[in-house]
Amino acid sequence: MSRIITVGAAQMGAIQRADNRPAVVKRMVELMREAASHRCDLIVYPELTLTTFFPRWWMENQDDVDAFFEREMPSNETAPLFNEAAKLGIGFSFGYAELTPEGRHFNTALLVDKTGRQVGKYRKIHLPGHAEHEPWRAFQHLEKRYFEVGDRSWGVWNALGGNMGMMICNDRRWPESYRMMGLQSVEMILLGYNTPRHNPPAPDHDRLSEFHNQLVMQAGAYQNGTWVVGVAKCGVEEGCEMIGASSIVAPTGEIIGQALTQGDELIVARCDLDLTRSYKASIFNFEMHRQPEHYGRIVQQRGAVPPEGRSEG
Ligand code: CDV
Repeated sequence: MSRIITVGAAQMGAIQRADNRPAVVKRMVELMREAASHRCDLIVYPELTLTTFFPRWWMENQDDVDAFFEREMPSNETAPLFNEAAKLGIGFSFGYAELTPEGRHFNTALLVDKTGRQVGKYRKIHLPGHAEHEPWRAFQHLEKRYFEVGDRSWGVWNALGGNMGMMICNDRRWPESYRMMGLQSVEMILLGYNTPRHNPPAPDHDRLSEFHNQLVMQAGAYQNGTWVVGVAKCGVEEGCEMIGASSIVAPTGEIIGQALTQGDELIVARCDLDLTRSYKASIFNFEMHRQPEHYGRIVQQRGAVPPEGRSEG
């Protein structure tokens, strides 16, 4: 048996502060048309696709912050994306900064099916960085200041012929993100990221940026028997270099497609959702082999010494 979803990972190159939303949406539509020409069922865009990665700046005026947020979806500016998708009959997922009618701020990802129905929404839970101005850094990472922690855990939606889930950027480094969806039989995880190569609190990690990116996505895919579609916003954005290496990872843990550039680039793969079955039914048959009742409570300080160090970003 096979259940094929043809997926396009739409890596996006740098988006500068001066690039307005219509210009970004135009780039997204171009990638969408290319995906449709490859008969993609689904196209996946990065985290915070519509603007530059604004948490790199300390902003005191809330109006300046809110200018990066979307109050409605679709809006006049994003409608061309939704219209084109409906015309082409393609599903899509992308990240954006969400400002709710109640005034709450989230780092959000949306899943829209081929009929244009908004089937799923996820709000980022693992917000990296810091909440106060830290001038010693080459650039800020103020996600903890500008966003609230997501309030609705990780959902899995039956859409596009399979069980689809979403996570956002830093979530991919945490096994819990994958496992929460693995426990809901996820078959494909859609994941956008903005990852600066330089990690100010731990510059010794910089040379390993791509390796760590691949390591976590490959492990998460394998350990949960799921496809992972990881999509970067990359290139040099406002002087900050961000990694690319957008990847489509099979439930085997293997990368079957990877971007080669640091710019707008579509990678396409025919993903058989039934490839998840042998992993979910054998080595990672959770029902049969997981032993949560034996994992025990976490006992603080069973003699272990906590690591020292300042906050990570
Ligand atoms: N946007 C992110 O969540 N970026 C983080 C960086 C700051 C470490 C990441 O995990 O890629």
